[in-house]
Amino acid sequence: MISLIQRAKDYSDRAALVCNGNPYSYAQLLRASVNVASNLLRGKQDLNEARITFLVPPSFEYTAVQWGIWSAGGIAVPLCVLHPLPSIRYVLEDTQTDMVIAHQDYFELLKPLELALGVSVVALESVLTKKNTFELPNIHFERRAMILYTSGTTSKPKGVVTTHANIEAQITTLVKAWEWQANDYILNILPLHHVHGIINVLSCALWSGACCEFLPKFDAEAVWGVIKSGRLSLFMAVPTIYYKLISYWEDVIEEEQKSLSEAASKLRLMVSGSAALPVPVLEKWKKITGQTLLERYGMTEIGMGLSNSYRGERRPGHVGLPLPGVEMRLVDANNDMVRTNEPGEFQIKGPSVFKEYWQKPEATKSAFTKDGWFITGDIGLLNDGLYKILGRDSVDIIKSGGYKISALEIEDVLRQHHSVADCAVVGLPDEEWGEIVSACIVNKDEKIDTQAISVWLKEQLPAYKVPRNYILRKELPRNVLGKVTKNELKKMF
Ligand code: MLC
Ligand code: AMP
Repeated sequence: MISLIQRAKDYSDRAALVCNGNPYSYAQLLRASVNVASNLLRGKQDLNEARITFLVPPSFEYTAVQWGIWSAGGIAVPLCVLHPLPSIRYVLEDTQTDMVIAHQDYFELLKPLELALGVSVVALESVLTKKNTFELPNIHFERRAMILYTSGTTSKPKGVVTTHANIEAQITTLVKAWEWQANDYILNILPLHHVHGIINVLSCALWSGACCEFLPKFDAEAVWGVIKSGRLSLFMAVPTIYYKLISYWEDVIEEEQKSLSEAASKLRLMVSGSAALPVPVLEKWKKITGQTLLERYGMTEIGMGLSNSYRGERRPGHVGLPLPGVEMRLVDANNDMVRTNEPGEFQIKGPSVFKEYWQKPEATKSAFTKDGWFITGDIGLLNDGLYKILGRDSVDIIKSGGYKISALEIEDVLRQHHSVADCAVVGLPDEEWGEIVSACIVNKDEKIDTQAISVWLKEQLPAYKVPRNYILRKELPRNVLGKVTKNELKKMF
């Protein structure tokens, strides 16, 4: 096995990253990560899987910090720049990190946590300071490399731990299937605390000697601007982003539409994933760009599992077949394989499957069958030779804008509000967002102000978890056992 970082030595002067219009070579990235590693080690030999959290926007510096942590033997835990303090604090506490690296824009926000949590908050510039005393060591492949937080059927997000070997498997399967080349050029507009941006975009590019350009955040006009420049060969995004790019295209004058369409038609591959791609979005994108989006299916715990074909059929509404190295089966409630055309639950095995949930042995155990298959919670079927996703097993998991959201987490926070006696949260179908987070509230007082509740919630939870629709009821619909009937509730909106 050879690591992402070792491979970079061969690409030396090639452009690895472009940030704010500035190119950075692989050699510059390696030098910066050596500086980060030696500053983290401060004379020690190895960080021995210490969790190093970092709050740095997608950038050259983000990547140097990630590689520096890996080179020093630490576990990289990226934090999300859009998250409010309680969500960040939760990750710091859960990982028991003793160091958080902070970009200058977030330093003052995090500094008070030094006293409260006993972590040291270190300025990004200080870990990038030049040091010359360090040779990049060989990475131990079975060691833990990264923790990414994902929402599940429990209220609080769980830390998904992947080893270096898992990450390598997650990268190489995509490099092979989608034929990544050193002359590829991709744009990243996704957040870098999730697998889609980190693995599929950034790490696949750097593994291949290709170039990844960053925009600080998604903006339809800016993305179209980069597409129009003609420098992209690849683009990957969640369905909501394609929806927004289509809306932008529809609003410009005909001449501009023609030039955007022509530019987009030249990319060699455009991929959609992280949520179901609505067939009308796929068809519209094809109509305006000539590109048939390649839809694939993945999960934080497994990297990517299923993909439509790069060279063969890309069937609308389907997610294709297992990627190289991925074993997949569809089973019923007894873990027996279902027949073709019958719905079942996807279970996955292979080298890309994560090691554990961070310090949650019980949750880890129950995520696998006795014979080692990872239980995804996604339901699908094999239809005429290709897999199709039908939905989730749990109504409490919502996908909005490509983010996975736990209804239970939002309910737990909502119940702490003084106007809320009880509540239930569901996802309502929506073509733009996939699902829209929506809450039914049993109010304590008549003067309840749902707008004020949203403002209050935004201080506790990331904005994408805040409900966009509210209804007020005297009681929640329940079955004879007292359980809230969420499918009934959805009809009440
Ligand atoms: C934002 N808004 C929403 C919303 N999020 N409305 C409804 N539902 C949501 N989820 C509203 C805001 O309130 C605001 O409204 C307006 O939209 C713009 O907000 P924004 O924050 O500027 O949004 P934008 O930047 O446009 O974000 C959209 C997005 C983002 C699609 C770029 O959601 C995103 O980056 N999603 C990607 C997530 C991701 O990477 N998932 C991968 C997970 S890994 P107003 O009224 O104030 O204007 C995984 C595995 C796999 O899933 O298979 O890949
Ligand atoms: P996350 O936990 O954020 O990694 O999200 C993983 C989940 O996203 C999966 O379990 C699926 O429910 C969903 N998902 C990813 N890709 C697709 C897709 N192409 N179609 C439908 N759902 C998807």
